[in-house]
Amino acid sequence: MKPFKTLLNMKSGELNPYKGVIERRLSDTKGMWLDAQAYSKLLNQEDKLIYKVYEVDVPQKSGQLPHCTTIIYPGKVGSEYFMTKGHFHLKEDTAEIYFCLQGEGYLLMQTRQEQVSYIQMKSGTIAYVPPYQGHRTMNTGDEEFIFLAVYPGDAGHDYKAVEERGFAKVLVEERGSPQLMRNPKYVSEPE
Ligand code: PAN
Ligand code: ZN
Repeated sequence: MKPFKTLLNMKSGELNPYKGVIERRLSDTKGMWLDAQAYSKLLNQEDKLIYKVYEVDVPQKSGQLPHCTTIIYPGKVGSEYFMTKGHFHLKEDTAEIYFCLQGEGYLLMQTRQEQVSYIQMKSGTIAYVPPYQGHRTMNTGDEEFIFLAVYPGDAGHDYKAVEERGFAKVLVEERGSPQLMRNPKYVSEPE
């Protein structure tokens, strides 16, 4: 393998070159939101783009460092901010670095034992996601929230637990600012 570079457009989050781009629309996020009625209403209006991920062409193998940018668009479903699906790494003892380029957001993390923590992110914030922590990001601002992520090549992605249960906390807007509250729909993971 040869050394290589990628150009990052700091304003749009676009990478050049990139291997692939993943687009997650509202219709890809069914069941993810607290307010099912608000979700259906919004979906009837438009199948909005919630977020996009540009991936650099790096092998998903031990020793490698795949990296990608995520662009989360501003918006809410009911009072809940637009967010990523969220996942644990399949190889759970792998960490990750998030570097915020633009906008404002939250990085929500949770262990399998339901210890929740969060980091507020703005341009210049470098966040460290320790091993064993599920992670999801939300856009709490009015513009695009853009960050670069770097993770171990053998990390893998496990979406199942979050798809089934969500996170123990949700981030909602209350009187104009983000509030973390208990997720009333959350069911604990079986022992
Ligand atoms: C990130 C995420 C990215 C999209 O690159 O994959 O922000 O979020 P979801 O994968 O949860 O849809 C990362 O954490 N990679 O490991
Ligand atoms: Zn990850």
